[in-house]
Amino acid sequence: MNNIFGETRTRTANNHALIAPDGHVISPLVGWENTEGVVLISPAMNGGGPRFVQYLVHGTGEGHTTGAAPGVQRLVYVLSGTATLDGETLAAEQFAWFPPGDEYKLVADKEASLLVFEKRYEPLPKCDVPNRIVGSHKDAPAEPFMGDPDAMLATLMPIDPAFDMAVNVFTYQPGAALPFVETHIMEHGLYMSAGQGIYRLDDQWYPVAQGDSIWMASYCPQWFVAMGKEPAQYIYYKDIHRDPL
Ligand code: UGY
Ligand code: MN
Repeated sequence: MNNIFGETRTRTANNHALIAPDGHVISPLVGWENTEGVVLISPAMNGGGPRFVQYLVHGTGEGHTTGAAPGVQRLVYVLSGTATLDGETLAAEQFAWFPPGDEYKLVADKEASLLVFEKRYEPLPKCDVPNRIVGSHKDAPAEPFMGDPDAMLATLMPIDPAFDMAVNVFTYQPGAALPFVETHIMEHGLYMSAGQGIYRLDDQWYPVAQGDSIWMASYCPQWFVAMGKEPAQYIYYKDIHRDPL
């Protein structure tokens, strides 16, 4: 569709960004063979703000990867379609977390949409690097967030200091909200996987919907309320368990 007035909801600010799907530009993906996708968040943004990468992989059945760059951990979440990991199928809502240095063949099957988070792993003295994890959103432990059963938080990764990143799935019933405006050291990368709502980022309020991505820098004030008639859901990354110094 021709956008004759040059409008978009996309915004990039010093401590946050909203990337709406209307602005996606597909490019080849580094670290993948014959694969295209969209790098949604990276250190190339806002003068090196983000300390991680978030991207989408568009599956063709040909495209695959054999591992991330040296020292980099990777989480791949199947948004739709399937992926094939060393011959085993990963269906929608399944994920795999790969420690740095892990080697495998992961194919983005035809018409699949994969969400990927990558971060340089920061080892801890006297702590082994964890092994690969394959899991599913459906099997992940989920709890009402701060007691609200209309805001369910599922944690995909074990809560353990050996892991320096977390990836969670938040599902809100219409009208449910974060109970307060959070301001914290952890950085977030977020992908709206369903529904719609309003995200407060710093001192701006943005309408958001399925397909949007958000970067929240450390200490970016943040709040969300779900709107519409369907539940809203987002998958998000955060850095954890490391000394801020
Ligand atoms: O884990 C979190 O900090 C989460 N409550 N933040 C968010 O949803 N923006
Ligand atoms: Mn938060």
